[in-house]
Amino acid sequence: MTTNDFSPAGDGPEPHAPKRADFGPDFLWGCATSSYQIEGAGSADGRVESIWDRFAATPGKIRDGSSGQVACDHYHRWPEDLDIGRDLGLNAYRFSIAWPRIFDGTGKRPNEKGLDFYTRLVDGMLERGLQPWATLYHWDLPQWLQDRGGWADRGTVDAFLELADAMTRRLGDRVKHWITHNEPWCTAIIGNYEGWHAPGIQDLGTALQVAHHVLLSHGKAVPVIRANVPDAQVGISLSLHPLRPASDAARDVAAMERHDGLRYRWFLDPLYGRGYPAATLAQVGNAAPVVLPGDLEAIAAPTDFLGVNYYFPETVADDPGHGPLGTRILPARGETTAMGWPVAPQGLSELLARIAGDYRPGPLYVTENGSCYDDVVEGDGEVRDVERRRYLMRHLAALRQAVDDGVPVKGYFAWSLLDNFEWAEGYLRRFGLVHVDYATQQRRLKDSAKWYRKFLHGA
Ligand code: IFM
Repeated sequence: MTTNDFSPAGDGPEPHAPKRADFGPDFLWGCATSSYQIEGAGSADGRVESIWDRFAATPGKIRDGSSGQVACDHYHRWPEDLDIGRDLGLNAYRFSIAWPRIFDGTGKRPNEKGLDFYTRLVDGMLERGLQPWATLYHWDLPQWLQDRGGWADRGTVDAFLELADAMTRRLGDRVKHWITHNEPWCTAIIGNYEGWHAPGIQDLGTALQVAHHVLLSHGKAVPVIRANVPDAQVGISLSLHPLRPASDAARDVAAMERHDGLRYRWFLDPLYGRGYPAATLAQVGNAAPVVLPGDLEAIAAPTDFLGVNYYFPETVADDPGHGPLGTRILPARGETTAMGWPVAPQGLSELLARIAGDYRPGPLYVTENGSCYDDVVEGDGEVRDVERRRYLMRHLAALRQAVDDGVPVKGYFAWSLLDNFEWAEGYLRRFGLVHVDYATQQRRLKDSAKWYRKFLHGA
């Protein structure tokens, strides 16, 4: 096996299939979604433009030229979608709030219709025995805030606190689990350095200032949420990868360390009170963010859990002149999903154990994990997504390993309940356990969903 070949155990036997009972009765089993990816209803009930509407309307940004304007029409079809979640046997559901639905285009006036939508949605979850897990920010920044500088502008932190306040006042009697941000790395680096996500900026200094303000808005939101919801459980979800050097050569090992500094420690160190990693600060030089007195203390506000989004490990090679730190992620070899991402279930247990050892963050939740394959609806209407089913089963086996090893992981949210708008890939990529026919909006349980249902029902 080369270091970027993560194929699970080659020709070896399938891992012993995990059972729900292995995880104990209190373990949370959910699916995750996000507002822009599923809701559609882009102009309904006072929703204002988001950076993703603007980005998708810019020719060449989305591979199939699509947008989230209609998506899965979840805004209107949510009762059916929550019924599916209940019937699968989920006991939790992770969703995100579309900021553009919550305030008008000045940010001053709350939009009652938007607030009412989430009230109905949450009531629908509770009626179906689904514990609501609300994410305040999953990338759909109102465009009017971007026009003022977006997350690179410190004023967006205050605007986010207004959102946190409005949502927790409205839903705090029913929603106890709050995730401030989903994947700040993507918000900052993909959106503002790599530029293939909205708002499409390509500047490292901007990206790192964005990352700082996102983390600051998280830390400052924690006391706002607690003030409105005294029994709240508050956390943040990070996308993280276990890392391997491309070879044993010192230069690749050093490259992996540099990548780790920006990819992992840049986010986790300040969240857990250690400030930004000194070596990485030195490496980014003038691109380092402006940090005001008190910011680091605010970012390190104690939280109740950490959300971990795991998809795949990364193999890092030294490549002077490439990227901000002279590092390159090698393309995967061996078994991959349709995204070209390595299939490496053992990376999940490894990553969770590392985080628990490095930071002792308290309870961990896998807030996303899933796979993309080119699904086909067969003549009999079935979607036999054998690979996704195996992916899910193997990752749950790795999760059980983490539990057995004493890692305090308390829940798992599969990404995603439904096929949806996969950002710059549009609708070309399917991650759902449930197939969506975008022409008719028909939902069909794939084999992976049926396997999850069996697992959740203890069969
Ligand atoms: O679809 C995304 C999601 O919005 C954030 N995490 C990764 C998923 C798959 O790319």
